[in-house]
Amino acid sequence: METSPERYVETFMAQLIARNPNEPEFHQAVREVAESLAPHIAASPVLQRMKILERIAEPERVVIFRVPWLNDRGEIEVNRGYRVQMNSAIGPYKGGIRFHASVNLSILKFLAFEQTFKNSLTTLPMGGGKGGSDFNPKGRSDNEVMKFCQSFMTELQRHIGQDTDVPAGDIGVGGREIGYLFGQYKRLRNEFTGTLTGKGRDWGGSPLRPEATGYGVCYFAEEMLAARGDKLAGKTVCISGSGNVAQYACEKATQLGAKVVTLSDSSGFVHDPEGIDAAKLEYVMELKNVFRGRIKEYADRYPQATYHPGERPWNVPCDVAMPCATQNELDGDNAQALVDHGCMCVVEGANMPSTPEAIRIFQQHKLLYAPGKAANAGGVATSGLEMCQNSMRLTWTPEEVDAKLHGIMRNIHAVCVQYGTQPDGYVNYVVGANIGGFMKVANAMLAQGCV
Ligand code: NDP
Ligand code: 2IT
Repeated sequence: METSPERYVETFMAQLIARNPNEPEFHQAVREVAESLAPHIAASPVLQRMKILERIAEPERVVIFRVPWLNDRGEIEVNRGYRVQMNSAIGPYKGGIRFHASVNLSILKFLAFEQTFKNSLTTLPMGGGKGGSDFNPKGRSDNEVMKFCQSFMTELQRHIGQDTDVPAGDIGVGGREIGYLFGQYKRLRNEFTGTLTGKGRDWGGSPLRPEATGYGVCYFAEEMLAARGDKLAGKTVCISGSGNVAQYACEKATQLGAKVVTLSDSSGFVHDPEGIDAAKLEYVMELKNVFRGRIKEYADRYPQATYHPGERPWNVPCDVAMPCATQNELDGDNAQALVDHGCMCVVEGANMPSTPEAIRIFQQHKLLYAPGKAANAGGVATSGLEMCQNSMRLTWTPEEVDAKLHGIMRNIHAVCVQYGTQPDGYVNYVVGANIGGFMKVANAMLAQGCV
């Protein structure tokens, strides 16, 4: 490389931004990876000549489609559907579907880009993809959600398949939506295959897929803490979000002896200084998953808890923070507040929840900090295990799946340590995850030529 790694990153980013204007989340995700990889690419003429990073940052295919559907009043509504098929070098495109009013191309490209590295880290043969819609499920009846899912799948089905592209859940897409999507896929294609993951246990789903992301986050936290001779037991934990990832992170952290004191949604957070134990979590799961209520109601049910409207939980003193809601939900001020209150470990359940400024602060203060593409990979890893079980037409026991998930999280931690350990012994998990995730994809792309 004729220029320095820093100049390489700036030139690369200037071109990327010019080619992809108005996509700030995508720029943010790519910049972080480019910064981690620049020294590695600088030392490798073949990676430069074969334009590996340039190709990884260009989706193989993007599909954008109209999703018209009839609401309960008999009116036509029109949403926009997307599938970003980012990279298939090491396996079929794989990644979730997000239904949220904020969904746009920038967000789905950042998610698909991150997914490529995350899926590689799992060691399973999965490429990177992501999809979704600007459909807002909040306040919609079951019937409306079903109608929407059926229309969405009527178009999506022609672009996916068990050996092509395998979607799953993400924000706004859980067991209910996967059921409706799978039903329509099966009807249109007349085939029962593992084209979606996160299916119900009685119809092809893997044991522990609902639990896997949150459990994996806690297994990863245990590995990080163990490297410093510590463990989750006895720690106070702040969790954001109250959806799938937050719920099972709360469950496993509690099982491992920690005290979880916060949960949140986009309206505010609850603080329960006595801890959100198994019985209280059961209430939260019913509130969120059955009644689709708001986290505010927790403070009505448990009067020792306080509700903080319009706020995030990061000012509550804790040892471990687990952001499990959404991208850029933890900024520089939040990071400084966590550091000031003695937080020692941040493990991301969400994708890209910490801003670049927040990450700088965590790393400056030598916190244990794990990016989502490493720490939340347990979800997609268990999706990979679901694909495997579907192909074999067999179902493993929960114990077998848990053991495999645990092993995968341990291995991802080891890879991060291998590639991310700095001369002073500090583990930069961002660099470790980015290089570790990149290697297999890059080698596959080199082997497969200019495609
Ligand atoms: P859910 O839809 O189950 O829950 C999302 C939670 O985050 C809700 O509590 C929601 O609150 C909150 N949230 C959503 N948007 C915002 C926002 N703009 N500001 C504040 N809070 C918000 O989604 P998941 O739990 O599945 O996903 C959470 C995160 O984890 C996402 O970043 C996702 O990409 C990531 N992830 C998910 C995996 C999975 O297997 N499901 C795997 C790996 C990562 P509200 O109800 O108010 O919207
Ligand atoms: O971000 C993610 O890894 C997910 N939403 C899960 C993807 C999957 O295919 O299980």
